Amino acid sequence: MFGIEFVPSDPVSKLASYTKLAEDVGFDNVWITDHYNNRDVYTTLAVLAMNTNTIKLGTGVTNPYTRNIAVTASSIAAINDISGGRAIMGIGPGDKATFDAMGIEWVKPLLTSRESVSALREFFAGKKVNQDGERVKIAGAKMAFKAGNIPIYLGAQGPKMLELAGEVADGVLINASHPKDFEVAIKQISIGAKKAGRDPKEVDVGAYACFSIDKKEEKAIEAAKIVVAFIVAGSPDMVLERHGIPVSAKGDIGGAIAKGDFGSLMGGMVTTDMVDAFSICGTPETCKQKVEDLMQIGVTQILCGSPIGPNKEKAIKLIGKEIIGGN
Ligand code: F42
Repeated sequence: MFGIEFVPSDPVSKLASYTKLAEDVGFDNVWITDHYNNRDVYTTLAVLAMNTNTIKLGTGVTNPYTRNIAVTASSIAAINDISGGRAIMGIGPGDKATFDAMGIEWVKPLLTSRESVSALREFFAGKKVNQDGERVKIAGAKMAFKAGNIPIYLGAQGPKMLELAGEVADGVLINASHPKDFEVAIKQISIGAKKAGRDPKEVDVGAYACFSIDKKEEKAIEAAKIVVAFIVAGSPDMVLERHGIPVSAKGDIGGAIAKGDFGSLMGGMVTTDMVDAFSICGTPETCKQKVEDLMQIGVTQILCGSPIGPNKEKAIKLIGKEIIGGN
């Protein structure tokens, strides 16, 4: 399965045309990110729903902190209604930096995610929900319209979040691009699945990858570098060590980002090793090989995330022709 990510920092009309193109070249899912400072995710998904016919439409990912979970259930159910049953719910603990700016406390993200998924399941089943959780308390709320059976994907990186996904989710969206990270992640998902008496294969494993494709390798790499810089700066030490990247690079790159020193980042600070560890990047042949390597070890959805390529339209067409079409 193939998914594509768009960030609504771009005008919704532009995303609508990219999404239609993605649908036409064979993508199964489109995922729209959710941060308060970009255009609203549900408004964006509603427009995309009206402009497409088959592609599934997901929040990629929303969180349980900025909206009450009953409102989230109603919003995604409305997308499901508008799109004729094409909605998918991606939800994760959220982005601490944006919560700090909004004055929202990031309390118990793991527990909050678990209790939110259980409430969502009840809402989607059309039940009157009574949940006396520690973090999510619902006292008799019920949707007044049919939500339908909306699949729930968890955005997860940490071992416990991955385990939770294995226990309770239909799929998992993992911000990573390299087989080494998925070997570790898939083990955690399996632990959770087994705990819940499920077959781990029931869980769609999504590689939410930094993706950059172009016929010219250097152009693809250049386009990926800034995204890779942000990934390195935000990676746990353990992940950097797993890829043989010096932990000190995190501070150096973080410092350059803070200063807006993009010249240094592009001029050598972001190394080939980093690009290789944290992106699917290069010519169609290289990208195809990397996609196949991931699928080989159990990734079931390749999600092409930012930047997609130096030219998004050309990149979407290339992925359709050379990778989706070639499989
Ligand atoms: N976040 C957004 O806000 N918007 C997006 O559009 C977005 C997209 C996205 C796409 C893919 C993806 O994988 C993540 C994405 N995210 C997005 C980020 C996402 O919302 C989460 O922040 C991210 O996936 C969470 O990372 P994580 O799995 O590392 O989880 C954190 C919370 C963590 O620390 N997990 C630990 C772990 O091992 O998994 C668990 C920590 C723990 O046990 N906490 C306890 C608890 O109950 O929360 C509390 C312990 C205590 O002592 O209180």
